[in-house]
Amino acid sequence: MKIAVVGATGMVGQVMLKVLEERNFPVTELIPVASEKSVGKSVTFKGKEYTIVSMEDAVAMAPDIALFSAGGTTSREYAPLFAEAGTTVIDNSSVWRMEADKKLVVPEINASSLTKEDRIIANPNCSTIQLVMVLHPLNLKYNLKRVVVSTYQSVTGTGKNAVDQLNAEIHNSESVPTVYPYRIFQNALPHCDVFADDDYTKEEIKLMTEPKKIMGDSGFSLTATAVRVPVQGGHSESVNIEFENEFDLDEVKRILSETPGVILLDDVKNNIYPMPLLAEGKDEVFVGRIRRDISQPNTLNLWIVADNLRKGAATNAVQIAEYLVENKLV
Ligand code: 2RA
Repeated sequence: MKIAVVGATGMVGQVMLKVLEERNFPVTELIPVASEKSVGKSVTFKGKEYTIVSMEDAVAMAPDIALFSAGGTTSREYAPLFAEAGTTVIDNSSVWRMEADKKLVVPEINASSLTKEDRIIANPNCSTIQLVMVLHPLNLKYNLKRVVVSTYQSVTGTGKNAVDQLNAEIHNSESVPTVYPYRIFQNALPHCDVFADDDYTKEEIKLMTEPKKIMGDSGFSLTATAVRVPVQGGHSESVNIEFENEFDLDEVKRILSETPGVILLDDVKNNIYPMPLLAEGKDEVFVGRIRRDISQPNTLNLWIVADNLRKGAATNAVQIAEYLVENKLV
């Protein structure tokens, strides 16, 4: 497979290369793509150096699959050009996710919807992916009625400059990059992405819209608050779930423990629960702190953690590519 990684020098692009390598994806030719300022530099893949090429040259090379993590503007301009050249694009930006004719895919949930005609496939938002990995199996069993989610998001979700800001603040450095409107060290910012007219942030709007498309079910309500915290290993989410039907707590735990891609970490008597420290560098979604919400019937609380750069972005994209190859859709 001739594979392009567009945004190869970015945080997610670098993890895409790592995941392709780890999972021994059948790459016969790698095409690293980045902005003009990086053209000519190189990236390492499977111990070999590959020279970064321009977008135009990469389109002309007609890769079989292009994994994109280069921002919405670049994707909106170049994904269609790759698609017209016969490439299947898997894009990590938000621009295609809610387009009616584009598939929004978490392989464990809706990969079967993919066809040869899907030339631009949207990778969901990181905080969406870890949420639906848990909501979907429970929805199938108990029918979701209402979901309230609060997130505690890693600075890696913003990018390398945000990681640099946090580290500079921790070490009280002279020069501190100002990515966030306030200090992030020893702070919590209820401000992920930009504010929309309704005073929700775009991150919260992604969380309130993407799950329904992925799960193919808009029969439940969902509200979100997204918070940035001084953490680097992954996103955490506190989730309150009201079901249409009664549930058995032990059965909920069994269902989740048997869900591919989900790991149950739930033994509070021994201080066992998900944390970014445990999730960092891993591809699974970790769930714990599962307990009844005693304030109302048919409702429970739980806690979800995942590495936002891996299952939240790179690994999910590579898993989509694996599905395409395994099912001869490319
Ligand atoms: C964030 N989910 O965490 C967004 C984009 N990666 O900032």
